[in-house]
Amino acid sequence: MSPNAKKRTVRGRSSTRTPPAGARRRTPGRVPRLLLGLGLAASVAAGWAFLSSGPAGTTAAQPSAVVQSLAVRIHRELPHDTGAYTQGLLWWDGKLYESTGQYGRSDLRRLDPATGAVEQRADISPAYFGEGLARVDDRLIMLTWKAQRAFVFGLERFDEQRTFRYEGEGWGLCNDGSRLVMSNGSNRLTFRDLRTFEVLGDVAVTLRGFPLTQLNELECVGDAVYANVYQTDFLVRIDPDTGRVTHYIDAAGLLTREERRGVDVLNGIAFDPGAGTFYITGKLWPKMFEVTFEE
Ligand SMILES: [Ca+2]
Repeated sequence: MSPNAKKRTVRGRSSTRTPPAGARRRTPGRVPRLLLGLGLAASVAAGWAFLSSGPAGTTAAQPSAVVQSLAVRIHRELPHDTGAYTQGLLWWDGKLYESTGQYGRSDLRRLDPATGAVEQRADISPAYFGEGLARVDDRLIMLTWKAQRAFVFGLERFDEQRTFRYEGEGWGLCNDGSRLVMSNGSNRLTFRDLRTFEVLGDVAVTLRGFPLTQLNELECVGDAVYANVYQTDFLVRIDPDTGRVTHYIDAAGLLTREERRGVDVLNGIAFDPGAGTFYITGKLWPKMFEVTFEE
């Protein structure tokens, strides 16, 4: 079965551009929430080791286990559709592409990064819960959560072209230039063939030696893979060769208390290689942020 994708162009939301927020810089921190959010509460020592950028205190962290913290520097805010349950986000050729989830509300979108306006949209059949998104040449591959199907759409017209089958759940997806990288909610990343979607291998992701589960939306940048960690405000940077988390990014506090009403979790990360900036947002969030991650 394939999704009944209907192409339709929608007029974007307000084209008024949110004034640049300036380069607000946020500093990572807040130990208890971090420990809770990343499921490391079982080991205070491990949590402390995670927070340390070096072998500090009483921890016996090895140099290879050092995890560096990066701060979020906000360069710009733009509107984001509060109806978009963001599951996948990528940048390509001056546009953002977003996949959204929930049964009956999943779709594929092209956005104008200048305004956040939705320029084109294709609805997914109500039978499917949309998940991560990756581009391969002139096609977009969109995962589904539990249906074990990935739908392939033409990049330009969002025309449905084919369906891949896979085992297990689909969460995040990115293209590192030679293969696809896919998450499924566990600590495992699966590598897949760009053309056939066949499994090429996998890697277990660890944070200071502990499995880091709930890896969600992904972004391939150079030799690294960035991942949202589901149910947290944290992103991690992973070395896909070893599975080791090399950096963590605390993205909490992007939205004001008022803006957080009714929204779901942080999810969605895209990289614009021309500008060297990332776009991050969340499920049903009213805003998207163009940011850099800095030491
Ligand atoms: Ca992405």
